[in-house]
Amino acid sequence: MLPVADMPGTPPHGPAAPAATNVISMPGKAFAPRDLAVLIGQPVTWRNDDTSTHDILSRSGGIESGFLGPGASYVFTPSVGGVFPYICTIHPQMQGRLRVYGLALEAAAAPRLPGRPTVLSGVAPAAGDEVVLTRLEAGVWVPDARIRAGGGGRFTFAVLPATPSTYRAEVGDRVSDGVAVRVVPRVTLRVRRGAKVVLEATATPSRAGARVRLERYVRERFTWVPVRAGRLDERSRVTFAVRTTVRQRLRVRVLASRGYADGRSAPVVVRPR
Ligand SMILES: [Cu+2]
Repeated sequence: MLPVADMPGTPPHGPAAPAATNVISMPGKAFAPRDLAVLIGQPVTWRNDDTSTHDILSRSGGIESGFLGPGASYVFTPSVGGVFPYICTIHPQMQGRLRVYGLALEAAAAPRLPGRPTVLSGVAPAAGDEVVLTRLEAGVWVPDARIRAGGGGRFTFAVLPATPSTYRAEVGDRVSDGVAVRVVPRVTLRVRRGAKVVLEATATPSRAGARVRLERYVRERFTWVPVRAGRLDERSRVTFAVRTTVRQRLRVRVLASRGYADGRSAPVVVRPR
């Protein structure tokens, strides 16, 4: 399972998608990479590039190389999915992890900015496989797009969800884990100047109930600091009345929750009357 899928609220960066050639080197008393994701049926090669003898043992994964002298290698082809930690029994501090999937899908780590697509990439068992991208809608996986896998089984989809969405890839009866795509809400800020300055922020799509902060820019520290807290009402709006004796740069931040990333308004300058 992609670790991201079962931890809502964490950034949707998955593991690196499985490489077309899966080689784990031992340049010294370490495995490189330490963590590798592969597909069922893809051979994995451990290669001893060190001057010492090493071995690879994973009781849970049935991986057992025996001693590998300098320059020797060992090939293992996983037949079941799972996460398999392994060690060198000669140097138990040498630890690695092999993750085996039926089908892999991952999203860019950064949340989607308004109007910008997120690229979902993955690896199917073979080039030419038809990959169906499905999206979770009210508890049901609904087909969203189809594509043929390219060389090495690699494929990519560009998605542009308006609200936080979870996707998965399907090839025949193989199904990837779900990948969550976060969305950054658009936050607009209107200023009404009177006896007090009233700032009215609106978040789209609606973030009704979300926590917000009014933030002030502190030049000496080159940073924004929270000066007031609030919540968006049922119309996804919040107002802050501000009385100021100095010129200030203010903005409103809508805090991340429910699959949304933080959203920030453009800054406004407020002056004393
Ligand atoms: Cu070793």
